[in-house]
Amino acid sequence: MKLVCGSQTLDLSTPKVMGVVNVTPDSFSDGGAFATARDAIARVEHVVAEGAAIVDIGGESTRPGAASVSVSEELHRVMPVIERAVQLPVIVSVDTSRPEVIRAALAAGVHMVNDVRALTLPGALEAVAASDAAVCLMHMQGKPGDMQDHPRYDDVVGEVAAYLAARALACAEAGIARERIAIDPGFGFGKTLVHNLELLRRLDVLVATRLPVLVGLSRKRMIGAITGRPVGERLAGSVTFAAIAVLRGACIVRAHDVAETVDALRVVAAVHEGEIR
Ligand code: 9MG
Repeated sequence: MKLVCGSQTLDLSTPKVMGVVNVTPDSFSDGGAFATARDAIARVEHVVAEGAAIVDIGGESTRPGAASVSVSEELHRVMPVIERAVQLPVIVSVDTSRPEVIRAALAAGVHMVNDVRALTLPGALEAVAASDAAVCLMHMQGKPGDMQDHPRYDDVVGEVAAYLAARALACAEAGIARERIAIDPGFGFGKTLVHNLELLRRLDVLVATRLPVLVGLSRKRMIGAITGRPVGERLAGSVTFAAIAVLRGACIVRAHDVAETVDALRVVAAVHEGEIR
């Protein structure tokens, strides 16, 4: 399997790591440590050296309850980091939902758009369609501000799969080739622990679409709910979840702890060497 990302093609015959670069003061876990462009650029260089195949650069936190930022603030945060990242030998992804940010990032040369809102904001779909970049379509129930209040599903796996299939179809109808599309169940985005675990157990339903499946489990609350550990102590839980996801068919793992995740996925890939994905 492969993912066409503009001028680059990502070979997914072995699982790949997408390194998280949050240029936000209130991110999932960085707590402001990378809130300046200089620190974020250093973080990009670090995750590339650690073996990330993709760097995912975001300027607006989607953590439950996080404050939203203006478009100009988001651009101010991410653009200097993107401009440096595109000079490096790595696939550069912008983590955004806003068409203005998508357009600016694509003009600067990013290879991929990672959208937790699956290109549903007006103009976002058209912005990606006008490029040759890849897109990751993620499922979310509700909005970051309220998504964890009362997540409800009759059939979480079926509903997430149907939503992602509909968004992939909308992309295809807009002219985005299937080989440019990845899908993501959106662990923690409007889901209880029970929902998250069910989605991971039944990841085969998403894998059956033959679109690359990307997962983000790194340091998430679900690990805290299982282990009782605070965000800074979730490395073992994150790496274990990454390995389980890949064993169930995920191709790309979004991770904060890149070196450890790369090692874990190399071990999984070594065991499964020769298996066709
Ligand atoms: C930005 N972001 C935070 N968590 C994420 C996840 O699980 N998947 C994707 N695609 N993006 C995420």
